[in-house]
This record gives sequence, structure tokens and C-alpha cells, in this order.
Amino acid sequence: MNQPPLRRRASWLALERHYEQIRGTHLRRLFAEDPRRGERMVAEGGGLFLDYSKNRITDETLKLLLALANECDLRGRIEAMFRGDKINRTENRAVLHVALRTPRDATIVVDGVNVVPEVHQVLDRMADFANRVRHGEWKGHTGRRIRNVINVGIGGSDLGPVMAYEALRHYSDRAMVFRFISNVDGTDFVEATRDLDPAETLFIISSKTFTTLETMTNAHSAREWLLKGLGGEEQAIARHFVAVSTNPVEVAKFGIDTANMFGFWDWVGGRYSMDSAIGLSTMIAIGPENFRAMLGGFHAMDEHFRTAPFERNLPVLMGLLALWYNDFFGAQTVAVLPYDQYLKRFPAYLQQLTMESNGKHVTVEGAEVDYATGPIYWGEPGTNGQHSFYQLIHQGTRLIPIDFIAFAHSLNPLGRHQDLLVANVIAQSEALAFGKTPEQVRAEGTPEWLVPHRVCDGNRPSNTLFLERLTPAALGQLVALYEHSVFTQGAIWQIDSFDQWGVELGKMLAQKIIPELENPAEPVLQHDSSTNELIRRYRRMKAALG
Ligand code: G6Q
Repeated sequence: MNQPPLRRRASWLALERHYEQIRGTHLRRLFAEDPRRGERMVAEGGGLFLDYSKNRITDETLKLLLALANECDLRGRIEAMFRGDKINRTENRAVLHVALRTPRDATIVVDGVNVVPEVHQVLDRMADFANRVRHGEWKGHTGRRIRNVINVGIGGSDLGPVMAYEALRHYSDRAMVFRFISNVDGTDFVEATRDLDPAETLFIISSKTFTTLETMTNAHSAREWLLKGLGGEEQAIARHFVAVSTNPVEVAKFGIDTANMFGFWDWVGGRYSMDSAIGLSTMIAIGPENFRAMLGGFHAMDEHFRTAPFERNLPVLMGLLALWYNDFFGAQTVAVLPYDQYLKRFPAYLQQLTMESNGKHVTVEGAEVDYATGPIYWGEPGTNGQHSFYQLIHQGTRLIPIDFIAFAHSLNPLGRHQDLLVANVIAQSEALAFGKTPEQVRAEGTPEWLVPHRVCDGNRPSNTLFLERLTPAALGQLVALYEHSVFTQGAIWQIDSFDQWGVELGKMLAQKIIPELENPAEPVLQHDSSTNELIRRYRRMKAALG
């Protein structure tokens, strides 16, 4: 326990010295000196293949990063998570999303209770319900079958379901419509419902706490919309609303029969919950069998993370590489660029997973960190990004490490499209790593004044994840890969990757400001002058519009 602070540990100091030696080394040279580097620096595990050879590392770098992981007791931290220890210290909770995808016969004990049977009980209930909706057996109040499913939730209760639906749309029931309402901006609700028939619409109110302002506001609007559409009959609620929550009291208060509630547990963090009952909309869309296949993918990656030696462990390698650029090269971001249209929401999903988890400024012990923690994750699907922001990655002044995600088979084979898509992702990683030298530019007959503009320095690092095809299992593998990469980084930074206190402050202040906007009498404002003025301006504009 009595370890020195991170930056004074032997492995960290060794990495600092090593960085000074290697910072100027070009990937061109690394590949020239080790022509088989691209065959060597690859890893396979949990169903995924990773090429990490185009990173600014040597064998020595890896050795030192792995020593850092060991010095920070990453192995012990992993075991503590899988064992169900309360590693979310500030909330005094276990962190057991891995239990959501364990086989039925596994045992994971939290507070004296084996949670695995409970997990499967909920999964079975979800499967039964999903099948009834999919087969038209679960009917709406007027006897019509349900054709529209709307998930109402926000943050962790929205981003996973939206991303998974988009990612697995190919496997979804195309006769049904799936929508997602998250924003408290009324536009989200109105646009999602405007063309739907309430008699055929099911709302899934997804909220761990069942107290979240946005979700409860949208849920009440949904209630009104439905009752208005169905002649105000209160009994209709039971056929058109189900809940996913850990809070039966609030669910019942809202008027949803707790028999139609699907539970989960406080040891599932919101951003780690897409494979819990929060995935109910996913299960209705793709069917229980595909959902279980997705869980299988998650579990395969969990087992890989738990058991594979660190030097061949994909989440550990990716976590350490992200940390290498973040803490030694000073890179501030990581771009995740999936070359699959179905993964268009994957970067947005990852933003919450990575940034809410590792956006922390103190250690678990409460000490201010003196190193950079969570990088900014962002991205867009290729090839679209190539025609916009890639310019900055190729020739800008910032270092942006990249994760490319590519698939060998398209789910929609169409002429040469897939070859062209894959050619582009491979070309990008090559161009970024090797660039184009002034000599190469001149050899093309470029006039001298134009040469500097056309030079690409290269030495821009990337990982490439190459998968066979985007199946439900592959999606599970990918999400679990990033979950555990986040864990790896957080463990080394010694932060609590599972709380989110920063989100609370804004929520609290909004509660204070709501009455100040709505009160018919002019309120006494005691904020700073900017906040006071914004409130007054809004009140004036609102009043002027009547
Ligand atoms: C995730 C966060 C947060 C949470 C939302 C919704 O890890 O805790 O994004 O998921 O605030 O919370 P509820 O599910 O309680 O409505």
C-alpha cells in the first residue's frame, strides 16, 4: 500500500527517461530496423485482433509500460473487481458489470449473496417479455400489437441502447420502429413521437434512480401523450409502459406496475449498463438469442482480460498505449474511427464510457494528481472523417493517437464497396505512420514553393482492430475491450473510474434555477452578475413572447 506517488515510482521514472530517448524516433526508422514489426506487434484475444505495430514504441517501451502496470498492481485490481470488492470507493460499491455476462453456473458474491442467479432471472424475464412483444402477444390497451418501442432515458440509460440499436440494426426486427428520447429539450420528444400511433407504442422508462430530471420529465410527457391518444383511460398505462430501474418505490409512484419492472443493481454503473436490463430495447430489437450472443462476446473479452498475460492482453495493451501518449507525449485526445456505418454512434458511446470514468483530478485517496488523467475521446465513422478532420491529424501540430476499427465482411455486400472501404482504412494508417518526405514530394515534380505544403511528416500513431464482421458477439467484445482499457488506465492513475461527482454540481444548480425561471414574481437573484443577467434576459424574452 505504502507505494510512492505515481510519478516517483521506479517504472514511471524509467518511462520518463525512455521517453526522452525515443520521442524523436520515427516510425519509418522503427519499421526499417525491424522489418517484421508488423507481424510481431499484434495480439489476438477475446475474439479480436489488434495490430499495434504503428505505435511510437519499442520492445523496451512495452517492457517499461508493463512494469508500470505491475508496479501499480493492475493484476490485483483486476482480481478485486472480478471478486466483487467495493472498488468504487467514493460510493462504497462493487463494480460488477462483468457479472452481467457470466454463465449461469458462475458464482460472484456481493454482500454474502451470489448475484449470478439474479442476473439470469432478470435476463429470462426480459427474454420472455421481448418475445411476447416481438411475436405480437403483448398487446396495447386497444388490443393492437406493439409496433413502436421508445426507450426514455439519458446518459448511461440512453447511450448504450442507442449505440447498440444502431450497431445491430442489421439483426433487428424491421417491422418494428425503435426510437430513443433522452434530451429534456421538448424537440426530442415531439420529433420521436410525431408520426407514431399511441395504440401501438410501448415506452420503456429506463432510469437506475428513477429520479433523473430529464427522464422523469420525458416520462410524464409520454404519459400525457399516450393518455391523450387513448381517450384518457388510466388502465392503458400498464400496457404501454414498462420500467427498467433499481428503484421500485419510485416506479410504483409513477404508476407503472412493478410486475412490469426489470431490475438491476447498484453495482452496475450507468455507463456500464447496456448489457443489463437497460438493454431491454436492444433485446426487443434483435431478439433474446442475439442478445445472449452479445453477452457471450462481452464474456469472452472479460475472460481474456482476467487471464491473458499482460503482454498479450488487448485491453491492457490499449490502455497502456493510451496512457503512453497521454502522460508522456502530452497528447490530449484519442480518436476512435470505426470503418463501419453501423458503428456511427460508437464514438459517442465511448465518450461517456471513457470520459465520465477517467475524467478525475484526485486519486482514490483524495490526493490531487500531478499527471494527466483521462484523454478526450472522439471520432466519426470512416470514410466520412477523411474528407473533414483527418487533415489536422495528418498535417496539424497536434499528436492524435488513433484506434481504427475495420471489418473484413460487410453486412451489406454491395459491389466493390467493402474493398474500397477497407483500402481506405489501411491506407490511412499507412499514410499517418509513414507520411510523405520532401524528397518524395519533389520526385513528383512539385515546384519548390509547394513542397512544404505537401509534405506529411508521418509518425502519427495508430492501432488497428480488425474483425471478421459486425455480429452481436463482436459488439460485446468491442465494448468490453474499451471498458477494460478504461479500467487499466484508471488503475494506473489510481483514480475512481466508477463515480461521477462532477456531473452532480450542474444538476444541483439547475434545480435552483428552475423556479427562478418559472416563478411569476420577479425572483431575488443571488448568483454572479453573468448568471443573474442570463436569467433576467430569459425571463424578459419569455414574457415578450407571451
Ligand atoms: C453513468 C452516469 C449517468 C447516468 C444518467 C442517468 O454512469 O451515472 O450517465 O446513467 O445520469 O441516470 P439514471 O439511470 O438514474 O436516470
